[in-house]
Amino acid sequence: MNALADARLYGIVDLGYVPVGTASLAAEKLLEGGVDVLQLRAKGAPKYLVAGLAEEIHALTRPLGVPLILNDYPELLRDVPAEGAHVGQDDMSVAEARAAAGRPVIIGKSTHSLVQARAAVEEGADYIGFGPLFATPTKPGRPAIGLDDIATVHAEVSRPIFCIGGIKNENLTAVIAAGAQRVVIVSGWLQAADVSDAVRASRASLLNF
Ligand code: 3NM
Repeated sequence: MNALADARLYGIVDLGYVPVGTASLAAEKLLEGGVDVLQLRAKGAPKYLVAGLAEEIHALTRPLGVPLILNDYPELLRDVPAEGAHVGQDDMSVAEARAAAGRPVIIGKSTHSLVQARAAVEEGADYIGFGPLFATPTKPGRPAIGLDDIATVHAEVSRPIFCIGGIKNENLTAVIAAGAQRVVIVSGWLQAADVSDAVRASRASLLNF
């Protein structure tokens, strides 16, 4: 859990942006840039594919001590050596995810309001996502929650909070100024001309604020 508490940058290998064949390469670049947590997000993909990619990517994360989190599919943690799973508001509960995993793992939960953030902690989530701060094509149709509740959620929630949704290096300073300590950036990193440099620039913003 220390890895989670110390984490600032959470990267996602999202098959919405990364072709299956280059998923490991994307993971390598995010890790080289210095992400502290890495998620494999393969919405709707068959389990065998997720399991295979997770094995490949875990070979990269494990030597660095970077937790690998599967988006959904906690049951795959019985066979795949990843460190955790992430569930959404419409997915199974944290307890159900833990039971599905069948071993001690990290379970994170997406939250989209202060009420949901408090509830996720009550439910036993090890960390929460909080957003989307800005509207984002990575999660279409979900309204932006803005920056106003970031300070409050940090005052009220005693688990690591990863702000997410439409964050780019261009708006990161405003997000940090609003109180964010940890961020998830998906398209802003994966679509950068140099993925590793984009991650490094984010870390510099977070550390130099
Ligand atoms: N979850 P980008 S927003 C995967 O608010 C995801 O729960 C969100 O991608 C939430 O950095 C989001 O490209 C998309 O906006 C994040």
